[in-house]
Amino acid sequence: MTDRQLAPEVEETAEAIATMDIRGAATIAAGAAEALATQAREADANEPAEFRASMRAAARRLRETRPTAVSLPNALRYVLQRMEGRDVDALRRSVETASAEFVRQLDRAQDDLGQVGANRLADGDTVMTHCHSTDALACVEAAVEQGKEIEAIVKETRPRNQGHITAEQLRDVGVPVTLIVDSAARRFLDDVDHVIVGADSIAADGGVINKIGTSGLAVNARERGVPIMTAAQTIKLHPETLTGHTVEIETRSETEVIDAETRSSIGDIAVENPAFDVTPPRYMDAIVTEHGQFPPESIVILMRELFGEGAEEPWAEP
Ligand code: RUB
Repeated sequence: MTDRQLAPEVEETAEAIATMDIRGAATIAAGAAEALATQAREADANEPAEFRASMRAAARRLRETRPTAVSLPNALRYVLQRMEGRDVDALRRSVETASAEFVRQLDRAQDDLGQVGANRLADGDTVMTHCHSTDALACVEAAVEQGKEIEAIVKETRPRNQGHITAEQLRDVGVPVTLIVDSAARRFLDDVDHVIVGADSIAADGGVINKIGTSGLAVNARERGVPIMTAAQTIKLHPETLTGHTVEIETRSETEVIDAETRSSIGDIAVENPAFDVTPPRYMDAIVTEHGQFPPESIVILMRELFGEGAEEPWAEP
């Protein structure tokens, strides 16, 4: 199967994920599921085998865009495992149905976990955020809908400043926002009641993989006695970690950290830009999901229940 048989929209979505026009684990998952539905609609296949091969090729193209957010392979898995039918029309319908169902479930899961996270917040609380997480924001938004007054201290989150998006969305729901640079976080933790972060992946041992800087924030929060929660729907659970695999941490371009001119004016330096880090479970108080909240160390039980003993790769060539 060559790239020519991919619908142009699949290529566009893959490119948008790679360049971060589509970003954030839940948004990436929805984009990937919708791209598979588009591939199903546009696939120029006469035989079921040909149709299935084109779906697998589309999933592989989407899978290779970014390595860390497990919501992406989990979305592809959800849709491809539900692809069934004797002819191309039936196969096409099954993919479209599964994709729509997946996106609906994403929205519902986010609403449900938002309620759980909101119950942890009290009227008058101040929260600190890192990066931009729609799951974390759902908790604050639900608390506001419950009539609680919440304020936020928002870390800007270098190098891509996703904190600006968080600040804007919190202002949209009427939450007073103070924006700080990342290095000011410990100074402001004394003014904070809860830290709320999202997750790109959660490992079987309860380790939380999220935007770089999360682990330092968690260690500081623990030292200051501030509770820290991860808001993460269960598509963030990484089934491959059940069988001993580790989560790949994406490394991005050095130019996100420093422009070429400034760099050459400094002299001969190395620059590193890891996009994510791992927060060990002992620094996280709770993982808030659509199935309730869990101590990080017990998340493996939920993972086994939802994913069995491991993960298939239905996009691989048979
Ligand atoms: C985004 C990030 C977010 C998680 C969770 O990283 O780390 O905290 O993806 O987001 P990037 P959500 O900007 O590099 O994609 O809760 O929206 O799934």
